[in-house]
Amino acid sequence: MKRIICVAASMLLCMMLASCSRQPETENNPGSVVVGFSQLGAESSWRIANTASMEDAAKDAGFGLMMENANQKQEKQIDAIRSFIAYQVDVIVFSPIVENGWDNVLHEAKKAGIPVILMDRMIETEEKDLYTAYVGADFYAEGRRAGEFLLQKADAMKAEHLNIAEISGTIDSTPMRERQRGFMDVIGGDPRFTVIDSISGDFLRSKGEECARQLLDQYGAGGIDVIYSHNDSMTLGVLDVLEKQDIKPGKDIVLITVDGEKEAVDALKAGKVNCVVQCTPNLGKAVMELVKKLKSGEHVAGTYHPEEGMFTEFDDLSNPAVEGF
Ligand code: GYE
Repeated sequence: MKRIICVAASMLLCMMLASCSRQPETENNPGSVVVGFSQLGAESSWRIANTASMEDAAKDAGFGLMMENANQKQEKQIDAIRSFIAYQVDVIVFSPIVENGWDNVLHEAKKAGIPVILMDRMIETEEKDLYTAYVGADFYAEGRRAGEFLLQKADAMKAEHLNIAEISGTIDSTPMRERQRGFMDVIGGDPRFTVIDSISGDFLRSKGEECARQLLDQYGAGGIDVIYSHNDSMTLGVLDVLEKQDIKPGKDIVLITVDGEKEAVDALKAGKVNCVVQCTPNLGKAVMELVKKLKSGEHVAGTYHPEEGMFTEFDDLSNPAVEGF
């Protein structure tokens, strides 16, 4: 009888332990690893594909994923990170909506001994040990590619002068800052180009539409030769507005966009967009590889940039490699 009670009691204890704490992780028990992931929102097809990439990669690795979507609010991301600290997740991954304002919460994570991986966007901080590694695109290189296409296009058009309107992403986010800086570094010194305006469309299709209307009201179709838009969602909004106003996108106004989602690549093939700079949302696998390394005690540091290129109207667009995500 005593033995039965003993076995029952230890079974109960096991069940309790399994429900409220996590087993020590082993090769055979990767499910005990929990990753807290703060996604910044669902503003674009890029973001939705990125979320799916994180979910799929966590599943493939056998990790538990606690995900919180912050709906474009930095405060919500900070709350999510705090809840991951309280839960004592193994690793925190987050995609910072803007670059500044993370030091306090990251100090809390550091104090709790939880490593942090930045995914997609960077932060600005004096203290480099507040995060372990960064997995995300080289946005500066993307901006440069956009600029290099414009040089090629201006040559092909034999243009003496072009007016450029920029529709930027979320102010103070890494892709916004760096796509602008890279672009300006390439075209800035060339007297053929004038950037007549730069307004933010927050990476949203609806705001891309608003920006296009505002620019057309202010400068007229004849006053804008090129629109450089920091993502495809906004570009697709611009396309809708131009077509409604009988302006031919890709012909009357040159369109340069970033991301490479299917709808934008199709628009390039249809001659409505002139250049698509690629930015891959598929970062999940690289992130989970780092989590694995961290959990096996390996030192993890530095920056991981995926390989990216661009598709332009000067390419052979019938090549099957020219496709969007
Ligand atoms: O280009 C845009 C998204 O941070 C790279 O955010 C990401 C950007 C991407 O909303 O579509």
